[in-house]
Amino acid sequence: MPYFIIVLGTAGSGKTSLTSVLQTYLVSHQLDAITVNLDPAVESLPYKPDIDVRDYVDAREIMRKTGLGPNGSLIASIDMLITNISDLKEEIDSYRANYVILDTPGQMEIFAFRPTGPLVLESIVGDHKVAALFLTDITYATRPSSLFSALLLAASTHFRLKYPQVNVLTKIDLLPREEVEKILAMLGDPEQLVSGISSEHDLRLLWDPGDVEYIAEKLTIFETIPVSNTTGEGFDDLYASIQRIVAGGEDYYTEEPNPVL
Ligand SMILES: Nc1nc2c(ncn2[C@@H]2O[C@H](COP(=O)(O)OP(=O)(O)OP(=O)(O)O)[C@@H](O)[C@H]2O)c(=O)[nH]1
Ligand SMILES: [Mg+2]
Repeated sequence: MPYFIIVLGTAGSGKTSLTSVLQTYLVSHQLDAITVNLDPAVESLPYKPDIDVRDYVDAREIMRKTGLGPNGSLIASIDMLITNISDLKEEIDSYRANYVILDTPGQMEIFAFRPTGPLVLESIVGDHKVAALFLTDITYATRPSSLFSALLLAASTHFRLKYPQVNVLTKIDLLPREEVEKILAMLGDPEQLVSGISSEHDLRLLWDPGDVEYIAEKLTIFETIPVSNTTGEGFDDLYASIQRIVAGGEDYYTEEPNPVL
């Protein structure tokens, strides 16, 4: 019974890099991990996917044949994938791997929010255990308001896909350590996050600070792991977190449907 790890996040947040680094990490820990590229439009990958959605649908070919733009052809590709999803699933099953890492496309809204994206994931995953990783590029989350907005996006993905989810802050190698610590401190203390938001002088918020605080408390319940795909920092913590979700026993799902929330 494989465990599925779904790598989600905004464009350029490091999904593909993390997929590659995580596979190497798992394999180096004697775990059999395979990668699935679910991006029909990707041109080059830093890893060789064991299973490639481009063998099933070709976004470029669809673009050429239909005259659709890049987004339109990506939507059409994901829609078409539904028709041969059982073949893709069979190919995944044939590996009998411990872990299956799914690398999703950059335009996450197409994949996570349109009906067919979640349906593709649901069909692949079936009743296996899943950990969803929602990636945010930490360099875009340094302002308290942008951190809050990243948390909203992460939460909305969780509500759409409904998998146990860990939030991952990527590219921590690009910030001074103190700045990373400051961001983690805000995530550990919603009051700090809200006072940070309130002190941004160019802020014109329609929401009441009390409401922001209430929501910040809910949003910061998600576990957050800081990582660097470049240096490999944080992957021990990320693996431990994934383990807690997928191998945490039946109780994890039955008694606490979602302990990350
Ligand atoms: N410094 C640094 N760069 C990173 C890290 N992770 C990814 N990158 C770089 O960020 C860029 C985007 O990384 P990808 O892994 O392609 O991101 P992605 O989310 O798969 O991108 P899309 O699929 O296009 O949405 C690349 O230039 C990577 O080399 C990291 O942890 N640190
Ligand atoms: Mg990618």
